[in-house]
Amino acid sequence: MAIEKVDVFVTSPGRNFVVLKITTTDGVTGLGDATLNGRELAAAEYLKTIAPMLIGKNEDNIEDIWQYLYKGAYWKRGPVTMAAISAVDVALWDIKGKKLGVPVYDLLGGASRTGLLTYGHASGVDLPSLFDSIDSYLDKGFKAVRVQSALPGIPSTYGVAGSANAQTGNGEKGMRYDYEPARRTEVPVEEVWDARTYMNTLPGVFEAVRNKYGNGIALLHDCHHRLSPIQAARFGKMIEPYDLFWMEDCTPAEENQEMLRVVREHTTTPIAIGEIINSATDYLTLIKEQLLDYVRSAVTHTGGITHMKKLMDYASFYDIKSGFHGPTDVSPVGMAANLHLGLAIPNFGIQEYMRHSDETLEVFHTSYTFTDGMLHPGNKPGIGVEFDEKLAAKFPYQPAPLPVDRLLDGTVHEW
Ligand code: EZ4
Ligand code: CO
Repeated sequence: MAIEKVDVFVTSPGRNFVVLKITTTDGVTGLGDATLNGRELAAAEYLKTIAPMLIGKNEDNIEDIWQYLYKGAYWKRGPVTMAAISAVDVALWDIKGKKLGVPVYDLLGGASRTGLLTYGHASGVDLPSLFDSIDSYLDKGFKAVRVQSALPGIPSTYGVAGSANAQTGNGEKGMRYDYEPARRTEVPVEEVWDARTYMNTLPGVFEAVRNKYGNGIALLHDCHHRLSPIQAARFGKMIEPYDLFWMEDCTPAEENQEMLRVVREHTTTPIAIGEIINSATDYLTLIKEQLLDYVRSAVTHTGGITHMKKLMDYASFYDIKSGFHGPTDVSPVGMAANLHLGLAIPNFGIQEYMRHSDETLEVFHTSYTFTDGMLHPGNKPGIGVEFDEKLAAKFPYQPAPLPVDRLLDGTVHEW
């Protein structure tokens, strides 16, 4: 009844992933995900540093091990630390579920719903290609779609398939936006950002989408940290008539959270933020002052199931809901962890879902399901994901940093 072995894998089946495997003296194994997009090796090294500290510990004591790694590090928080702690935490929940023969959501209080409303990523370089993209998601059963659009005169824009450097295909019909493996270089690709062009373009795009599809589908949008607070306030106001489910990361308020007060004062467009926030403590002010509506953290980046459950319980008292991060850089292991927590908490909002590539899914065998626009984690004991180590070894790590943004005059800007 102790942790006997800790293995760390870095594999790149379609894109890079950091996988943790914990094995107990009884031979039970658990998986965790420490993938930190563009900085994967740093998270893997952190795991290798803490691995010897885990050996001999009782795998049942998840909370104690969490506190040991968090408080014991002395250097609290930060994306690398928290990705590593998350991986250990999820692996221990996986083990506990397997030992007891129940899915992890059962250990978290059981299912609070039959499935998780899910959104997909639609995008277009123009309205016809955007409509094709939305159609392809609606055809698959999605009831909610994220809408991203290219900008006139700007060669490539975040979130838009078919603009320069984005990739196509990936086992799905139509264009697909995903930065890997299109960007496998040691030095980041650079992109251009212009807020004026964006603010002049996007409201018309949402209007066209609402005119074509009506009010029955949920529309989401990711501003990706690119507007100033007053621009975000104005943008939120401009798009109010199109009833967005949320605007995400409208201003880079992860650091200076007071920036969101300006936005809140001016608009009722719901605010989602947090995919790069890595600790529940960084949400305390945001929640208490009700400066957000949806928590965007992924279980893999914000301390695992143990920490995120506390965060979401606190958020529940303010009717703030989940919108956990679910891009392909959250591995299938991390995605399953998101789904188990999402199914259990009372304040689930929506789940982001980008299907992983076929290559990725050959290495990770998942048991979560997608039906009629809803995801479900499945009922296998633990988190329900298996990892093919032998196949993973055939896909060595490849550097793939995220892009860097510059304004038209060359100034570096948030990507
Ligand atoms: O840029 O996952 O909402 N989704 C996103 C993602 C992030 C990447 C960064 O690793 O913003 O596309
Ligand atoms: Co985002």
